[in-house]
Amino acid sequence: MTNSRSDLDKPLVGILTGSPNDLGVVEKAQEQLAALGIKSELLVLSAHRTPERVTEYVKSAPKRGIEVFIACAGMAAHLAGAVAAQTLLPVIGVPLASASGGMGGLDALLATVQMPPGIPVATVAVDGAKNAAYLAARILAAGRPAITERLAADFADQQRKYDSPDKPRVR
Ligand code: C2R
Repeated sequence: MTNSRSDLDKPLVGILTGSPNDLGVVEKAQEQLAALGIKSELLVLSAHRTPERVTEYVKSAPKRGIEVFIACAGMAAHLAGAVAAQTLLPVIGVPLASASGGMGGLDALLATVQMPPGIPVATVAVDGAKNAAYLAARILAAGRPAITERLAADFADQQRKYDSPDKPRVR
C-alpha cells in the first residue's frame, strides 16, 4: 500500500444485491459513493438463486481493483455471509426490508449480523445503504487523502445543517 493512491478513476466498491426489486434502496449506496467521488459497480446476484455467479464475481473482482464489497439482501439474507466466506476483503452487509414481504427487515438483520467468528460482516441498519457507502469510504480513505477531504467536507456540512446553537428552543 502506498501513502497516497490516486486510483479513483476505476470502481473500488462492488455492490451486490439479491433481487432487482431491491434496487430502489440499494442504488442509494452507489449514489452516496459517487457523491464522495468513489466509483462502484452494482450487480444483482443471489447466494440462493445464482450461487456460482456470486463465487465467480467475488473471486474476480479484486483483480479488477475492487477493495470493498457491499452486499444487500432481504428476508433470509445469506448474500453478505456468502461473500465474506469467499474473500479476505472487507464486506459490509445491508439488511433490507424486502418489498416481497418478510418481517420488515428484522429477518434480514439477524441473518446478516449473526456471522460465525472469523467470517465478519460489518452490518449497517435495515435499509442502511447510505451508511454502507460512508463506511466503505472510510475504509478506502486509508492512503487516499482525496477521500478523507471529501468525507471531512461532508462531515462539516452535516454539522452546519444539524447544529443550531443560535436558535435555542425556549418553552
Ligand atoms: P424477490 O423480490 O426477487 O422475490 O426477492 C432479495 O434480496 C429480496 O429482498 C425477495 C428477497 O430475497 C432476497 N434474496 C436474498 C438472497 N437472494 C435474494 N436474501 C441471498 O442470496 O441471500
